[in-house]
Amino acid sequence: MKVLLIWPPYQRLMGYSFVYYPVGISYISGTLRKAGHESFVYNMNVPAPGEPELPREGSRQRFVALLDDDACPVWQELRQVLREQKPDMVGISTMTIFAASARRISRIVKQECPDAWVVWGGPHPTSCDEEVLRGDSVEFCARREGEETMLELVNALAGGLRGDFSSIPGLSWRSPEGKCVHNPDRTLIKSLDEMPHPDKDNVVLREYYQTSHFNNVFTARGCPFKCNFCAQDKVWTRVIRYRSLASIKDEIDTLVDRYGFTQINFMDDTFTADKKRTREISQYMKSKKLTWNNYTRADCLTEDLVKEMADCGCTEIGLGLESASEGMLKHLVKDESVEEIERAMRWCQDAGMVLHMFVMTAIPDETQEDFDKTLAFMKRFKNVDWSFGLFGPLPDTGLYDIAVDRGLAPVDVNWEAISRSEEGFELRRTKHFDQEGIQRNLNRLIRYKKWDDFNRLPLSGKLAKIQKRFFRFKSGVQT
Ligand code: B12
Ligand code: SF4
Repeated sequence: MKVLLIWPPYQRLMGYSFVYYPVGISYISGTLRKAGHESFVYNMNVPAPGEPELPREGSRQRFVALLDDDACPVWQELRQVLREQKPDMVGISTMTIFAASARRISRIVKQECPDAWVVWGGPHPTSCDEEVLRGDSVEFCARREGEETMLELVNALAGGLRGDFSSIPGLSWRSPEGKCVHNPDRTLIKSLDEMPHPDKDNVVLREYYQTSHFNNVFTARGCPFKCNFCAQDKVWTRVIRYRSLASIKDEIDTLVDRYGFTQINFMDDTFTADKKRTREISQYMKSKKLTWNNYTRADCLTEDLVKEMADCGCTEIGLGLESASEGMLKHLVKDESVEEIERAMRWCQDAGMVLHMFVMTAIPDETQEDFDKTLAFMKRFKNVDWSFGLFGPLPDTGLYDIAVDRGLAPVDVNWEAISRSEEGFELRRTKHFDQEGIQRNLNRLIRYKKWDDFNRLPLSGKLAKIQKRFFRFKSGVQT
C-alpha cells in the first residue's frame, strides 16, 4: 500500500516559518517501509523557498481566513502532491491546535483521491476520537503510540479487510452506521530498539528543507511526572521507556555520516530523568566531538551532572519554570520548588550553557501577586532566553478540569471549533483577571523580554537597534 503521512500547516498559514521535522510520522514511515509498504513524510508547515514572511500582527486571523480559502497556495500545493503521489491512505498527525487544518486536509484528500482512507494519529485523536470521527472525511483514529496500530491497519486493508476493524487494538473507527467504535487500548511497544529509526529519506518536497532540520533525536518515550497542564501522558502514559545506548549511538552515527551533523537536538520530555544513562550518552557525544542540547526538569539535574554535560558538549538546555510562585507550582502539580529551579538555573549558567526557560501566565488561580513574583524572578537573571505564553487548556488534562470547575471553560468543548476560531485556546478570563488584566500582564512580559533581548545584544547590535528606532520615529513609521 502507498501511504502519505502529513504534518498539517499551522504557522505557515499564519505567514511565518517554523520548521520541525515531524518525528512521530517519520517513525511510522520507517515501520511501514520495513514491512514492505511505500510511505512518504510530507510536512506542510515548511514554507517553499522564497515564500514571504508576513508580520506577526493579525497572524491568527490570517490563519482562520486561509483555512477555507481554496486559492491559498498551501492547499494548491497539497492538491498537486496528492495528484502526483496517488496514495491509498493518508495519515495525518494532529495536535489539538492543528485540528481545523487537519480537517481541511482530510476534505481535500476526499476530493482529490476519493478512494483513499484517512487516518488521524497523535495527541488530539488520542483524546478526542469521538469528535474527530463525528465529522466527515476521517475513517480511523490511531490512539496513542502509532507504529503497530498503523501497521496492522495498513496490512488489514491491503489484505482486503472491510467493515469491521474491531480486531485492531488502539484503533477507533467509524462504523457503517457512522458511530465511533473505540477498540481497547494497545499495550506499549516493549522494546523501542526494535523499531526502525525515523525515516528521513522519503520526504516530500525535500528541497524546502535545510539539512539542519533533520537533527532531532528522541532517546526515550514518556515522562513520569504529573504536571496538570501537560497532555504528554495521553499518548505515552506515565511510563518512561528508554532506548538502549547501542540504538542511540547507531542513530547518531547514521545522522553524522549521512548529513555531516555536528549538532544534535535531543527532544525527550525529560532527557536527564536517568542520570547514569545521561552520563553515558554525554560521554558518547564527547567522543564524537558533537555539540547538543536537551530539555529536562530542574529536579532531574545535579551540579555534577550539569558540569559533566557541559564538558561533553551540551551547549543549551531548556527547563520549565512556569511560575515563580510556590502556590502556582502546587496548582500546576509541578512537584518542584522555586528554589530547586533557581539552583539548577545557576548550575547551568555557571557551566556556560545557554538557558531556555518556559513561563506561563493566565493560569486559572493565578493572582497579581503570583504574577509579580514571576516577573521579579525573571528580572533577577541575566542571559536567559525566556519563552512565555498564556495558558490554554488541553483536552483530557487536570488543569482543563479545574478551568471547567471555576467556570472559566465550557464543559463540552468542541476543540475543533476552537482550533478554527480567531480567539484560539487561551482562557479569556481567569479567577482573578478579566481579559484586560490578562493582556496587561502579558504586555509586561513582552516589554520585559524586549528590554532583556536588547540588553543581551552586543554593543554594535544595540547601536543598530537604536538607529532603526530613531529612523522610525523621524519618519513616523509605526511598527
Ligand atoms: C517536540 C514538541 C514540540 C515542538 C515542536 C512541535 C511541532 N510544531 O512540531 C515545540 C517545542 C515547538 C512544541 C510546541 C508546541 N507544543 Co508540543 N510537544 C513536543 C513533544 C515534546 C514531542 C513531540 C514529538 O515529536 N514526539 C515524538 C513522537 C515519536 O511522538 P508523536 O509525535 O506523539 O507521535 C507518536 C504518536 O502520537 C502517534 N502519531 C502521531 N502522529 C500520527 C499520525 C498517524 C497517522 C498515526 C497512525 C499515529 C500518529 O504515533 C507516533 C509514534 O508512536 C510533545 C510531547 C511528547 N512527548 O510527545 C509535545 C506536545 C505534542 N506539544 C503540545 C502542545 C500543546 C504544544 C503547543 C501548542 C504548546 C503551546 N501552548 O504553545 C506548541 C505549539 C506547536 C506549534 N506551534 O507547532 C502537546 C499537545 C497536546 C494536544 N492535545 O494537542 C504535547 C503532547 C505536550 C503537552 N504540553 O501536552 N512542541
Ligand atoms: S515534566 Fe514536562 S513532559 Fe513531564 S509531565 Fe511535566 S510538563 Fe509534561
